[in-house]
Amino acid sequence: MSEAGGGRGCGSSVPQRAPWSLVAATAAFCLVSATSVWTAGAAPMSREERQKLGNQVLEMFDHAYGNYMEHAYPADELMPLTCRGRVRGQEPSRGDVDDALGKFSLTLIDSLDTLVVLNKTKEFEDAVRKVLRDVNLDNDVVVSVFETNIRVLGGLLGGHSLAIMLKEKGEYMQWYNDELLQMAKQLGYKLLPAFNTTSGLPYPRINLKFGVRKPEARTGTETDTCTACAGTLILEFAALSRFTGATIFEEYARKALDFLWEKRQRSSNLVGVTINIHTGDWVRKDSGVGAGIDSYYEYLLKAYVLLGDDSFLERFNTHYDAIMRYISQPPLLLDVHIHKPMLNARTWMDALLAFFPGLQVLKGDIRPAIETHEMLYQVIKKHNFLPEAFTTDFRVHWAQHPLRPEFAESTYFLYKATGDPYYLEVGKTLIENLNKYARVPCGFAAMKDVRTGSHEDRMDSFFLAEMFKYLYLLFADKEDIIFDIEDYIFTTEAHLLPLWLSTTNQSISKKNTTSEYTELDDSNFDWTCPNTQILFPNDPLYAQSIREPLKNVVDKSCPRGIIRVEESFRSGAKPPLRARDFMATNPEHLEILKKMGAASSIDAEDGLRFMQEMIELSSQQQKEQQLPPRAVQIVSHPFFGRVVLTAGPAQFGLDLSKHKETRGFVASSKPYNGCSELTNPEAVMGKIALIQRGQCMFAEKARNVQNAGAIGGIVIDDNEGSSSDTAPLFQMAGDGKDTDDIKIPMLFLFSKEGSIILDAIREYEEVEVLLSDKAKDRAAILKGKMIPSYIINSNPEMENEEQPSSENDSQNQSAEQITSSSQEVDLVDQESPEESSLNSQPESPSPADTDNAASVSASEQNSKPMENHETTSLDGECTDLDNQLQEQSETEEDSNPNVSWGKKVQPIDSILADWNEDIEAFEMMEKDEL
Ligand code: DMJ
Repeated sequence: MSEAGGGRGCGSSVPQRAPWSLVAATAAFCLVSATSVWTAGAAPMSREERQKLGNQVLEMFDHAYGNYMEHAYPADELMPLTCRGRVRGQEPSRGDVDDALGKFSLTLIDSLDTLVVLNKTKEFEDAVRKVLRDVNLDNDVVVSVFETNIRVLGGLLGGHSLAIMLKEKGEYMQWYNDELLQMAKQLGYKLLPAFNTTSGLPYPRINLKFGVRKPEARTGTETDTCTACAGTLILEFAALSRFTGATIFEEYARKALDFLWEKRQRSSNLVGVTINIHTGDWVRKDSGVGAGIDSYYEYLLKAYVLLGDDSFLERFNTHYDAIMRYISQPPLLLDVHIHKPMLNARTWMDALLAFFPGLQVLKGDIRPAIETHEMLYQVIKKHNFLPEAFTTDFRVHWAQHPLRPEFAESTYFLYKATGDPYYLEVGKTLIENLNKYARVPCGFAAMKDVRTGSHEDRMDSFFLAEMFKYLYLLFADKEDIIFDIEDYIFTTEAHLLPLWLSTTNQSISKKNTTSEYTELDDSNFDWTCPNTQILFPNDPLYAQSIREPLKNVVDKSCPRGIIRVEESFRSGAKPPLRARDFMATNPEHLEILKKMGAASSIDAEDGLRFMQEMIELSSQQQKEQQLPPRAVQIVSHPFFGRVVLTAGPAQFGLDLSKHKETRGFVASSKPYNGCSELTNPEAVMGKIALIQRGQCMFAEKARNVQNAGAIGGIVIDDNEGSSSDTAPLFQMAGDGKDTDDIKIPMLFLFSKEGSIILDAIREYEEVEVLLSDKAKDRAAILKGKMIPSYIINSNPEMENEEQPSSENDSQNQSAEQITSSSQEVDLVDQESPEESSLNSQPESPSPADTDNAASVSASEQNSKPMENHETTSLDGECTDLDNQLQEQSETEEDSNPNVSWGKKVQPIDSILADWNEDIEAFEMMEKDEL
């Protein structure tokens, strides 16, 4: 395990069995700045610069919150591309993700305590009044119990916690009389029917008005829930109990946690991703620290900190030990099977695990926290944001990024623990990337695809609840915050609960709990909340020395070069056959294949892995037949390149990944379906033609607009309401004939994205767009144009200046003249040189098809992970990571009591049954969304 600080956790300065009061106080260590004693390494950041960055965060918050309040409130969320509220039922369903929306002004409630942290007390007072006046918690809408708990109950409790703090200070909130707490209590009672199961695990969804069981509820038939969904209630529920004296909430949350603990896989001490709420059987037996499990672990440790109950620490430490034994392969964290923890369950990691380094800081295990954080930062540097999933060789697996805060959270905690200004620079990069790539005129838009830079019409409430808090606190000094942040603990949604709750109503804490706890020995308290002096004895360069060897881990990684731990156990043995090397014509390979599953469980494991790899490989190959998405970037006023639409590619015409982007004004073709010779060639000549989908083949449309002189074409879906938010990427097939005559680029937009362009034409008449494989840098796009300088510089302070109403008007404004403009200017690309070969795979053969026919291929972009087509160069240095892993696995071999596990002989039937089970689990896992 970690050697951070070279000693044991709380060491001599903190009693190893800390009573709750000390726990609370020492827990505050985790939030205490390591001060500014920095002497070398990353250059220290001046107070002035930190203040500047803090102000930038404030301005960004105003932009996000202001646009939500102006254009979306009282809706749950802002849709920043169409600049309106997202009202459930009025937009096409996005599936589970919509279960966070309960028509209760989610973003406002989730933002409450952020307003106080950011010193916007007046706005807070106003926001609380709005919540009390406008929010209805009794809507006939089915919501996620988990999301409602962490965002709404947590938001109300965080708001209440800071409201009473302000009231006590005597200036603000003098009128406040626990109204938010009353709402929280009302909501708590609304959630309780979800716990009406024999196990005590809550149903995943509840109808706010009708509960779970009533026929009108439209829910209550679910059998499974995720571990995090059932195990992330204790902080909010216990706080609610302790604030109000109503013990029932804490009791229910404890019971659910007790049940999960009982159900842990006893030999590995791991939990699966989903569990049957009636039988307690694990439904998905894969186990990691990211999606589906993450905050279960977080809440065990934080429940100990907040409630001072040793049993939570015992559980956390037991799980943590298992995580470090099986899942942690620094810098990676890889899912394994709970019953075969030496076997990886996947070859990719999800973005939610980025919270884990922060939790490790709270635990006091700094070394692996620094390592994983550094690895994640390198992935971010490559793609500007952390893709929802990425492979062990750091290729994009799922390209979305909904502006998740986990990485900022870990950055904040690491800075607090190390005082290393490197983490301030990391925070600065996050701010720059948000402003440069996610900021749109009406808020911040999630990334639809980090590779193309295209946006999604989505700004989740957690962006305001968490991201701005952690970024602001990162740069803030104590005096920049109007209360002492060390007196509070962050929930998983970054809501603040006061640590004094641990002394309030604590008599209820153990009532009605089912578990018996053994007397704890000192080892249960190892590595818990040490202080920074112990962690970094006289060594301000500690964090840097850990990061150094990992500096190029992403760039130098060998694609698929990860050595599994169990492989190193077979010293001298022939390496197992990997799916990527398999050749059906090779007799040796066939022989190995026959042996798999027949002799020992080592062979069985090889066989299982081989089959998993085969499934992955074939799904990857399928994906590789598909072209990657493209981008339509609106470059004219008032968009200035800030709105990037996800576009489907065509299997014919100019390949935008091999050629320069095409730039031009748009014009609608006549006839609009483009199925015959155009009657308005003068209108489309030299422009990008807009054509409606339908009536004839895509290739025919392309030829017609090309003959009329168009330089490109955008086909807009005729299915009203279709959107890249909900539909998989659409790829336009050719007509089965030779399409070499089509020279212009053709892209496809779903109806919603198409409407953004059509609306822009209605409003601004002249709309100029850029068709490309990846969004282009704004400075290059705007070459030769008179534009406000804030657009170039992403200087938020200037954003509030009046924007020019047209390009001509703008000449009198603050503007920046950049020389030269042509239709195909040599633009600066956002992508790095080594990425320029991406997306350049040959086009797949196109089946004959009409454009409305179902056989047009679609990628799994929305509903399933996507594979990047990038290649990482094998530059001879890729053994670094392998060696590290090899070394690590050798260390594990020494200490791992399960090493002999793989050597037992298993009967063939059980091996085959295991195979099937694992393959089913694997397939299910692949289908699941994060
Ligand atoms: C937040 O809602 C919470 O942090 C939750 O625990 C999981 N992640 C989202 C944001 O990514």
